Amino acid sequence: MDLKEFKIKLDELISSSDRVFISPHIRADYDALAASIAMSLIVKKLDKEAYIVMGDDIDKMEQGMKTIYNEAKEISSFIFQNKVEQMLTDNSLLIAVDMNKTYLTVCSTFLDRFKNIAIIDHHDSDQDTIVTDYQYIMPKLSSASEILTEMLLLSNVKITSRIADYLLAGIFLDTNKFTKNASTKTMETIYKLTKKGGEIARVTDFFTEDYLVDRKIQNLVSKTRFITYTVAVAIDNTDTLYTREELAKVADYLLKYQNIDATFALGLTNEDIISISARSKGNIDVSDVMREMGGGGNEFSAASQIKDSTLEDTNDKLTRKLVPSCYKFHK
Ligand SMILES: [Mn+2]
Repeated sequence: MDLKEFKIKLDELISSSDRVFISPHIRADYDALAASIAMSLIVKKLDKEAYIVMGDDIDKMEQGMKTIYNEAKEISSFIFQNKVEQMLTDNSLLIAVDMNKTYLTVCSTFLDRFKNIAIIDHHDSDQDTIVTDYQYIMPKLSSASEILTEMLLLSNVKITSRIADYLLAGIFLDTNKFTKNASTKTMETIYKLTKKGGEIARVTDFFTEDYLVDRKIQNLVSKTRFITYTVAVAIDNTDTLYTREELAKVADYLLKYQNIDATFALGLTNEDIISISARSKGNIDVSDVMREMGGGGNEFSAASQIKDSTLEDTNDKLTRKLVPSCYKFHK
């Protein structure tokens, strides 16, 4: 079956279903994620809501994947696998993307509860392949992202530069940087995606984000001051923006030192918001300290966000709370 014919059948199936779920394979990679996001846009174009089903391993995803996931939450609906069963209707459709085996879907334990299942994939099929009449399995194609690019074009879905980046990342991964299984057709797809504003330089950034984030974290770690023998405060006085997660990683990292009881990482998370991430081994209740700074948490892990202040003032305030007597001495 050619893609156009498959697309017509799939469109009908989507339109006649009341809920559409999209399943990338377990431990989704760039190709599975990009193809799932693209598929959700096609479903949306048909005025149906699509839910991309994720496993519970988001935290373990590499940084570039997390970036795509976090950005895509603005345009696609993601749900976790444990929510699917309660959302299922008698007429639900599952679209399996970048895989075709029963055991590779996060929905494997309740596959029989979907009224229909469709498969879009580029891996070989075998005896474990999900049985369905609706399948587009093309082992000769480089990636699910290559297939989905063509489907987006057939559907007249607007491909933004960012969507093009995601799909290029999928192809980049599955072709080992465009060097393996990249046919003339693959190259044509890459060309079309770059015409839509996708940029290979940004794609390679996804794959090096882990390194870049590590470097940022180590840079903040290097700015640590020990305000007492047991309390470490890492603060970046520049206008570098951090995510709360990055600050948490710094606080976590510093806690590994034996003499340290509590750690605090301060930085801007927004132009006008200072965030503090605090960690403790239990001797110092960091939730107390963070509550006084307008935040909260528990004794081991707490945080706060401060508006209308400067990093310097926030640091002073924090230091005063942590060591009132020493502070007087230093002043
Ligand atoms: Mn793939």
